[in-house]
Amino acid sequence: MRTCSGILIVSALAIAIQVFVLLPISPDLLHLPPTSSIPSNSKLQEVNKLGEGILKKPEAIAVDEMGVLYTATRDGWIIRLHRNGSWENWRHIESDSLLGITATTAGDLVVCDAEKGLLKVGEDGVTVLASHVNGAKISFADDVIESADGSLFFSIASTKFGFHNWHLALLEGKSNGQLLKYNSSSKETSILLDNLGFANGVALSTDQDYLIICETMKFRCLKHWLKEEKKGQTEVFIDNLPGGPDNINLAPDGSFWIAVLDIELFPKTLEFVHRSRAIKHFFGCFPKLSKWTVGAYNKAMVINVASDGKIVRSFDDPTGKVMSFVTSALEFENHLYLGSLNCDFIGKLQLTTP
Ligand SMILES: *[C@@H]1O[C@H](CO)[C@@H](O)[C@H](O)[C@H]1NC(C)=O
Ligand SMILES: *[C@@H]1O[C@H](CO)[C@@H](O)[C@H](O)[C@H]1NC(C)=O
Ligand SMILES: [Ca+2]
Repeated sequence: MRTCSGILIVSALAIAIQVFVLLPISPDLLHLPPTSSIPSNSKLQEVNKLGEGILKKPEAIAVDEMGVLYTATRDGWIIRLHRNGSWENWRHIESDSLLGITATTAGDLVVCDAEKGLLKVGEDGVTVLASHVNGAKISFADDVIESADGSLFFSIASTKFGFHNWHLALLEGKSNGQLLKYNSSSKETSILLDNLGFANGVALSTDQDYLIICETMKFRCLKHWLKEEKKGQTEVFIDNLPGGPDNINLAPDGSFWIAVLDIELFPKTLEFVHRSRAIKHFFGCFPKLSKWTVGAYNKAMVINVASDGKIVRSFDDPTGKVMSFVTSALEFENHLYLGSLNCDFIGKLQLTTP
């Protein structure tokens, strides 16, 4: 009996040490903002599946000036879709964490590698453009856009966690994301914004007078002015989104397409998890388990937001039957191309006027 309770005490102690001392996260109580709800239309269940089976979780999509479509997959391929409909495994990078990509005016592709930093991919191979900022290694580069002067604006989701522990960053609830700028003539990288709540998608406005940066954890997107009298100022572009915004892309009409993730723990129980430090510690110690602190795997939603910050239309898959964890929506030639971290294809949806 005595040995038995001894063992019990020792095991309880071991668990307590595991949970409270060796913890990978030091959680804040995350107060998720009030969310707006948008009626479901199941439109994302009507997509055509492009490249099914050959595209492993294509997170982001870009189209170059020739109309060639690019994506980066979990197995490290930059794969492109030619106008004649054929797919090409174009370049390979030793990485399973390729995220945002963009086509540059010089004809290269720039891709965010959540482990290596900002990479340029061209006919002559792969070069690292930025791996450090202010002496610190860049981890978790997430999305990138090029402006007309050759600058690359890119986001850092978290300065503490990497891509494979992205859910821990959300669980911890601390804002340590950044917006960085790479100057292509000086080749220097600087910090434009700090303390962002999981900085994610970045897009420039039509006139490039401002950029929009998504804060997944805050269910909102910020507008950061780049020109004229408001240069350097930041304001809220849209908040109280129905979930966490991921990638954002400018549409031809000057509006934006934003992919919105469902961030919920075991649906409905999220609230209690995020209100308790102890429970967060517990989940933080079991990364596999804490992956389910987000419901992104269960559904998909994209919204179209006008330049005045008003939602114009939205498409969703409320059950994840066809698409789930949709991370990006790119409009091109009257179609929407949808990337996802849970699908093995790109969804293609014909657009009609809203
Ligand atoms: C499609 O176009 C690409 C690029 O021009 C070319 O390399 C490829 O052979 C073409 N494929 C077919 C089936 O025509
Ligand atoms: C890039 O850096 C150079 C040298 O510091 C500076 O003169 C130039 O204005 C910068 N360009 C941009 C677009 O910020
Ligand atoms: Ca992203």
